[in-house]
Amino acid sequence: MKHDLADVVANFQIDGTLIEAMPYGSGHINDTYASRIQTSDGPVRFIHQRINHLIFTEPEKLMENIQRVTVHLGKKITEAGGNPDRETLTLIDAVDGNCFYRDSEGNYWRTYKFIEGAKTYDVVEKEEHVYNAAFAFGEFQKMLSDLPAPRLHETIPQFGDSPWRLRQFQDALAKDVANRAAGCKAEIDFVLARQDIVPVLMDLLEQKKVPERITHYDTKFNNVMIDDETGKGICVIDLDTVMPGIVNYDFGDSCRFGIATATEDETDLSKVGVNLDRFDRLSGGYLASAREFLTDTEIDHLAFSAKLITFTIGLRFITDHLAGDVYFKTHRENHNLDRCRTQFKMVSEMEKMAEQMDAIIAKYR
Ligand code: ADP
Ligand code: GN1
Ligand code: MG
Repeated sequence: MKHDLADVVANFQIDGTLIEAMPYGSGHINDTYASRIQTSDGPVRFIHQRINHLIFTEPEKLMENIQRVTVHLGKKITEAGGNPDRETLTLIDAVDGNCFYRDSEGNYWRTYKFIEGAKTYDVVEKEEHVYNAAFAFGEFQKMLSDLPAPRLHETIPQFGDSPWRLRQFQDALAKDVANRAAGCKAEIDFVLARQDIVPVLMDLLEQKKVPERITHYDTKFNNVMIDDETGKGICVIDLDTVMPGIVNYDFGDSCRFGIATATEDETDLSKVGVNLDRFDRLSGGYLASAREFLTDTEIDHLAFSAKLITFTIGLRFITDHLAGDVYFKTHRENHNLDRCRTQFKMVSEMEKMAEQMDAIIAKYR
């Protein structure tokens, strides 16, 4: 284990002794650990996360967002008769009263109550989970629609700005610091041939044709806890990127992951594609919840956003490959290039299925 979890645990308001702590989850950015603490009521688990402050350069603002969002969700869930300990993340305060702890190396840590009796899945195991997770993302957006002012902080500026992502790509390509451009010509050409789709969502926002709304910005299937008993999506997690944005991004990103026929880094591209039945379930689940607050223009662009966001994440992977793997954690050579290839393969499939995808959205609007 890279970090001193005993020190972390000791600096949060946790009454008990550490039994064990272990790395947890499969994220690309932060470090997550689960601990088991002996308390007077028996063993209790917690989640501890080190915030990657090279990427989230203002961790205190980020934590302010998470605190405001989780407190607001907690209130709404309680009012509706739900259980806030399971249906939203709950921060544990640090010993000094802050909602984070800064260790002697300058790392920022936060601690959450562990949500028991539920799991996240890196691959879809049961088809009904796709509907349930999408429904949960819709509810999440809905519950946050009346978060009192001020506007949330942008934890990573221009995060969902596809044109900016394209400029980052062009810059990395021009510099080619790792001498990799020659090895990914097909992917570069793929990007250059699709530049026209890149500004569509940002233009809608800038021209005020769609509203700015609180956006999760990381709606992977494994960011919803699925209840072990009911199979429902009980809690949306991974809140670092919750900020003002375009909610179409969230629908698109959940499709990118949820309707894929293979994992994000599958190297056998013949396995990679789009599962339309899952797109149907995902759209049904999302719209069952979000239909009541989305505008016609937002709904008109849902199927398109699945393609654009998958393209944008592919663009981010190839940009990081060209830049020498400086952003996403990689575990093997060409890992980011492999990830980019799966995304672009999915984009190609979605291009062929555009009409069918629009027809599915039309069924649920
Ligand atoms: P990352 O950004 O690394 O994906 P997450 O916040 O999604 O980090 O956490 C990683 C994993 O840890 C999740 O997929 C989930 O399985 C688990 N996890 C996170 N928070 C909790 C929690 N409060 N209770 C139980 N498990 C959690
Ligand atoms: C990162 O941390 P993780 O794995 O949940 C990334 C997302 C990407 C995703 C691709 C802060 O999310 O934007 O969509 O990888 N998070 C950040 O799998 O950049
Ligand atoms: Mg996650």
